[in-house]
Amino acid sequence: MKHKKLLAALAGICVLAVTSCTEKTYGPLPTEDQLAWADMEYYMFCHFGPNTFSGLQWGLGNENPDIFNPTELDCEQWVRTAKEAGMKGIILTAKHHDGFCLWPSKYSTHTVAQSAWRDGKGDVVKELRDACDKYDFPMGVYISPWDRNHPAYGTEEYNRIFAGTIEEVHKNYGPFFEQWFDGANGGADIPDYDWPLFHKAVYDNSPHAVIFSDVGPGCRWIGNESGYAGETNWCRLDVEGFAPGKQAPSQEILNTGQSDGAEWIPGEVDVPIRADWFYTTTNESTLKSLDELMEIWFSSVGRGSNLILNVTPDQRGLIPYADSVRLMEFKAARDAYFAKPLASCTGKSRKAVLKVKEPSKCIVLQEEIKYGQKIKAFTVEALVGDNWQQVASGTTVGHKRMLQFSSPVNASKIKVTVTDAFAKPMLKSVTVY
Ligand code: FUL
Repeated sequence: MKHKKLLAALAGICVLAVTSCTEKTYGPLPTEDQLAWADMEYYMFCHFGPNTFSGLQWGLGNENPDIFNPTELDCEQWVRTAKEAGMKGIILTAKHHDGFCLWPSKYSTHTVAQSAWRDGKGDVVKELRDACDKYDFPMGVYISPWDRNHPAYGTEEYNRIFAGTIEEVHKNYGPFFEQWFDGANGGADIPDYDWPLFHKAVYDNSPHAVIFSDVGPGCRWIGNESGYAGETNWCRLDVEGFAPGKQAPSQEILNTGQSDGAEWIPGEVDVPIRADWFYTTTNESTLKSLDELMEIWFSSVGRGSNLILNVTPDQRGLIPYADSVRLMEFKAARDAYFAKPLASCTGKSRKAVLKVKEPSKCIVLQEEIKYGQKIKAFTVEALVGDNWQQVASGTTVGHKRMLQFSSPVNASKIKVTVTDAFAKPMLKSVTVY
């Protein structure tokens, strides 16, 4: 035992020594949890609740709980669909703005327990937890602070009720990889939310959760719901004096982050696969096309953000056939596009030169973000015959930067040069397709 402890201590010292003599860090750094979260890249959002049955997108909170009545709920189908779509997790709207809780909460009288669905014994959050456990799939949760049903909403007491609600969900169904806090409140004055109390309720029960909101602290809203991060996208943001909702930084700032921001708060792109967040009987025609989804892929994950793509379980409680077909088409298209790396290298600083033998269409860069985000500008050149020609250029890299060439590049070599950086840059990988 002693021996083991000594070895562990020595290993710790070695790690420290290695860290101190590798790349100099710059600015705020991601936590281990934020690094693991960045690697997830793509996960499912599920908006499900009374709105699924009423056709509303923002339920008023006075809906009869009996309206919630999925006839064939199967959370395993959601999880299998997400997995087969190449997603790395799933986040459920456990409580949306209408206040209806998809689990039998003791903090509310507007829950599945008050509905006739399964005689008040149903619990969607538990079913999804069980399905995620069965398929070993990370689960996250959306719990809306804005509550159009709760009688205490807007009072000081609501802060404690809401913290209790968060605790209840995380304790009984967690731990979760992400907690989603929506900034929306329908334009009304936002009460004085006790964010530190809410965060504590999350971390006490899901210590590795990344908390999403307009201002983090784990990850930030990207400033639009159309599927794109800024071409320049910093993982840094100043949040001092800001809060989710009306007091958030401008949407432009959220879209690009801030080069000199004080905190590490990377962007997350949230976008619905249909025009709406919740299923309606008529919104199937708004299902995004494969081309639109591919474009979203390049402008979200391809710009250093994570992508949370919303699907809408229907009134049966199943992901509709058309949506799941589209998700599979999207997966197949990405697999085909990235099937054949033509050349790649790892661990370069300012320059990487790769030999290629076939025409290329795209380059994917990754920065070693555990030391901070440093790259400010880079160029991509191609050796065509005896001439180097610039075929692409960009600003930030971050977790991942994908650049598609305007036409196939027939070159013998591709060169990436970091032309401007905070401190010594580190390209984790460069891959040409
Ligand atoms: C918005 C909400 O108001 C929408 O209903 C949806 O939940 C979306 C993800 O966030 O702010």
